[in-house]
Amino acid sequence: MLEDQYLNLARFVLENGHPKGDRTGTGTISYFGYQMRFNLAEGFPLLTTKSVPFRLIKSELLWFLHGDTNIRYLLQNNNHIWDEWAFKNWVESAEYHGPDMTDFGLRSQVNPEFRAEYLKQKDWFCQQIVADEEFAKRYGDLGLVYGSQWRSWQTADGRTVDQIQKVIEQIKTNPNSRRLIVSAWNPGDVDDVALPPCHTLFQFYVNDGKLNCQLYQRSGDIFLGVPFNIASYSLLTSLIAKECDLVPGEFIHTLGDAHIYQNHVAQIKEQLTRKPYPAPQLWLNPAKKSIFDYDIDDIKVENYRHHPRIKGAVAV
Ligand code: UFP
Repeated sequence: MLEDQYLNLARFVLENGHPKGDRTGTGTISYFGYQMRFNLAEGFPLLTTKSVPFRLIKSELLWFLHGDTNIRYLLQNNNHIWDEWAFKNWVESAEYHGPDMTDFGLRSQVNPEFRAEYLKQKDWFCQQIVADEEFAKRYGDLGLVYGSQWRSWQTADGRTVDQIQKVIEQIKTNPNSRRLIVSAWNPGDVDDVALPPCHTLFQFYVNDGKLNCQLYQRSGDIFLGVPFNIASYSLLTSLIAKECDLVPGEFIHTLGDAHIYQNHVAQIKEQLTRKPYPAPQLWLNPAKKSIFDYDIDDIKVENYRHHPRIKGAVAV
């Protein structure tokens, strides 16, 4: 089954990983170097052993593909997955005069009183981003994140490179190329950004009318992040395949630091007791061709049968 790839990863890291400290102070069980292969002909690899909100995955991917780096579009689509990073900009700015939000990620996990205040501040911040375009311009922009790296990579001599446009053109005109790469990792920038890219680099490979994609992800939160990443790159591969008149082949997911946060261990164990359902199918609006033309409603998963959601705190 398609989902066994993920369940085996989780089981493997639980059994073979070692305790490792991390930037967030949460602590992880970690294993270095692991690969999963998802054959997209077997279905769409959205996990069924818990509910994974596909609407967040598609709005985030469209946001990247539009080259957008401001969380306003995400908030307008009720997507809150990047909030913390913009909120950090705000509370560290000179304009912020609210309660002290230092280390809000960790503190909100251990202190319920602080958490209530943090959520209040963050709600206000998100509402402000949607209501006030000027405020959004000042505090909603995350700068050098995927949208900018994919669509307008800045070169040393002041040009920009649209890596996505370029790779699509190459897949169409030079499918045997061994240089079908999109990179998000810029050594010149990584020290200045809030979250250096987790999905570092991906490569396409065309064979037998199929488009295959391999992602190198330097750091993967197995419980919360990786299920999103699998679905997001499988969707990206399917969108690009369609534009290039190919069928989706394999999505190969290579992880560097593959980790389970200590406060997700119980959740992962619960998930591993569940029996997967058959994978759902991806539906893409046949009237759309260019990957830059899709709207939220042009992308759907069908027959998505899943177990209930399992909650877990995000390590910030
Ligand atoms: N993370 C993912 N997938 C993502 C993403 C983040 O798993 O797409 F953006 C997790 C990995 C890690 C944390 O737990 O977020 C990033 O922290 P660091 O930069 O220290 O690796």
